[in-house]
Amino acid sequence: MAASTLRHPCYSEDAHYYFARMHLPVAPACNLHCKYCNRKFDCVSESRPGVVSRVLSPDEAFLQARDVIGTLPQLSVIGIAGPGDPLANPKQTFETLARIREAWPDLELCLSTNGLKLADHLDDLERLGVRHVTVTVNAVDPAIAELIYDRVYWRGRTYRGREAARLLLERQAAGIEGLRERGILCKINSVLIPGVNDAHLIRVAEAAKAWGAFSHNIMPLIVSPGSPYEKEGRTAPKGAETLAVQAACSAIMPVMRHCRQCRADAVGFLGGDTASAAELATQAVRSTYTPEEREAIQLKLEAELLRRQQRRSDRIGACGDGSAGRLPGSGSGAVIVAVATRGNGKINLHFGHAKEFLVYRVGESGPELLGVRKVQAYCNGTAECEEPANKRKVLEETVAMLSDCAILLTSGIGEGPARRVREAGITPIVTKGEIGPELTEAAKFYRYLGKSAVTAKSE
Ligand code: CLF
Ligand code: SF4
Repeated sequence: MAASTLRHPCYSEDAHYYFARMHLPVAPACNLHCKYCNRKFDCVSESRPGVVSRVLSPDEAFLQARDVIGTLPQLSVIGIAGPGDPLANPKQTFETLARIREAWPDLELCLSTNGLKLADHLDDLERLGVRHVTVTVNAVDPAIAELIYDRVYWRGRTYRGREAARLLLERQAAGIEGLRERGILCKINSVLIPGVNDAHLIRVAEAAKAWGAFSHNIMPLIVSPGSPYEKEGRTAPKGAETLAVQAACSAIMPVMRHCRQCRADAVGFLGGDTASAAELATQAVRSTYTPEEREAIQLKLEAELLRRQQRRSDRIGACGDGSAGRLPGSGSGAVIVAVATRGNGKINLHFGHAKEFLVYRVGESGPELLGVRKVQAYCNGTAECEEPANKRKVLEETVAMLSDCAILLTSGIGEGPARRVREAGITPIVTKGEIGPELTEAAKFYRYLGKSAVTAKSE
């Protein structure tokens, strides 16, 4: 793996266990209108809906970055991902990136864009040493793209329909080609929209491969409240639908499985955004890490990450089934397992508090992350949460999200939810161990019980 991906939590699944990222929300404007988006919310092409706490000026962003960098020695990447499109706000974006680059030359810079203005800013990105750019490409055929984009604003004019779609796709292709010419790694994000581009994303994967993109991140649609798609009644795909499209596309090129669809002001580990930037900034009075200490810590983390990769390749070599490259679902005797975790590689989250579950396929060669399923927490301690009808609804939605799983690993689960989960054919196991070994044990246990003992969901 090239050095520039080893510490990038989005470009390397392993890295996301060790390294953190920080988004600086300096880019409020956008030059598109995606039909799943409501501009009061974060850019849904990269982030989940949720108003950013506050859009920052480049000065404020710099100060916030300084505080977080001093407090969080695992921070390796600073990215700009909205809340609009970074390149629709070039002044703020490039001023911020330039200041960060000057003050912390060792940090990776990252950017996520809809691609409309990418080709205009390739030189700026190269000059600032931005080595990772994500482009959201939801379609490569204008006939599909026009179902996704309502309007495109380009050089003082508003484009609509097929004309807008053609313009956007041409500009995206030119920008992505330009990244390749400059050796800047490009990740393609695609929003999976049932009934619109689900069957088409395989064409996007082929285009991404032809462009030489690093990976393809297929994210389930999140419909923003008040967006055109909400009015059309469109809904998010089910977990199994997302998995099927990801599996089909992974035959073409590597598919990212650990995306958290994070906010434009997210700070910390993917899936472990427990501290907002503002909270971290208030801890900065206790900041103790010098640049040298930070580098020493990151070198140790890198060494641990490489050992983890070595252990995995030894395991695959030893069992020789080569299943790491196979499509999920194609193995024999593999079991799909959902895990409730708040990070640190441990099963350390109660079922009722989980806002997401990691879903693994556990086959002969060990666990393989298939994806992240976002849910509403069954119990969040609020008055609505105590409302029985509301709790039932949330529980049913969660069970539906995990319906393809055979086992649920959690640090705790109430009697009622455990019964409902079992009725759905999912065996809940309460444990507080490390995810890797517990997954392997759980899969062994499941196979030992045999498919007749629990509802059979292994492949
Ligand atoms: Fe941020 Fe995006 Fe860079 Fe990562 S996020 S700009 S590439 S540093 Fe990562 Fe978040 Fe998924 Fe994006 S988990 S939404 S892929
Ligand atoms: Fe919204 Fe992002 Fe689309 Fe812009 S690119 S309209 S911010 S989802």
